[in-house]
Amino acid sequence: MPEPLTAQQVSDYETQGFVTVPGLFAKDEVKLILDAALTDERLAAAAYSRTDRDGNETRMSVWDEMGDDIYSIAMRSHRVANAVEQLIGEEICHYNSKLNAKEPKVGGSWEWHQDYGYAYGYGVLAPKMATCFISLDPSNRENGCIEMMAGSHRLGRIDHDFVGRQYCADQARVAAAETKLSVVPCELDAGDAVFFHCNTLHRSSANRSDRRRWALITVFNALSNLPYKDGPHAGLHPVDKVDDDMLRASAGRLSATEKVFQGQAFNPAA
Ligand SMILES: O=C(O)CCC(=O)C(=O)O
Repeated sequence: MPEPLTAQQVSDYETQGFVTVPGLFAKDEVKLILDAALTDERLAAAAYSRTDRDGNETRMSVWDEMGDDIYSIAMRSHRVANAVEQLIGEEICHYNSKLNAKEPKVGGSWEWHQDYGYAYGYGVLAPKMATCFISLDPSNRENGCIEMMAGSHRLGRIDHDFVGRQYCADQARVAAAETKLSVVPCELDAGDAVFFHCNTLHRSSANRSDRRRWALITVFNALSNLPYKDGPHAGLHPVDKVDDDMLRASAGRLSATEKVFQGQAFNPAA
């Protein structure tokens, strides 16, 4: 298996709980993804709003099955899937993917959380998961770039609960962690990626700017670690890897009719 990440990048991930990979996707590739996403009626129809504590709303479309659409092709590419296998250290499968659309002025914030805080509630036994976050627009603090708490993956799973309509990590514990660990705003160019461990605390601010902040995000799981119970994201969703150059060959491939979207916000009682 070709290994896209250097030993240093893997080591950074292990120490910090995340690693940023500038230019994982070229600008013309990002444009193809955006061109598709901006015209994809099924993606738009599947979107639901996620409201933050101030009433700002981010539109999210979430799906479990990888397909031949350009978003899946991006995440099935060797540069992503092999990198995730390097980080998880095992054969992987797909957990879920989403397109998070933070529109200018109205896009909402995410409180501190761990992706495993959600997956745990849905029956994933072990924190053998990693997320690939691809910025489709330049993102910075003004338009709500993603922020990581470096080293927080070493804290283990933190209890999560609802604060308003957001499911987030125990706030007293997060506040204590913040006194010991540094918060890194990941200011990204379009096409840059952040890979992060499922126990890494992350957040993002609302989009106060007049610039869009869209991101394509996939959570991968170890194949040996499928949820033990039925519910959202359960079942086996394989990652059929493709060559990196398939992305340009997939221009204009939108979501297929049979693609099933989640259609609702996280609900641990599901
Ligand atoms: O889009 C963002 O800024 C954060 C998204 C996130 O953390 C999530 O969807 O779990």
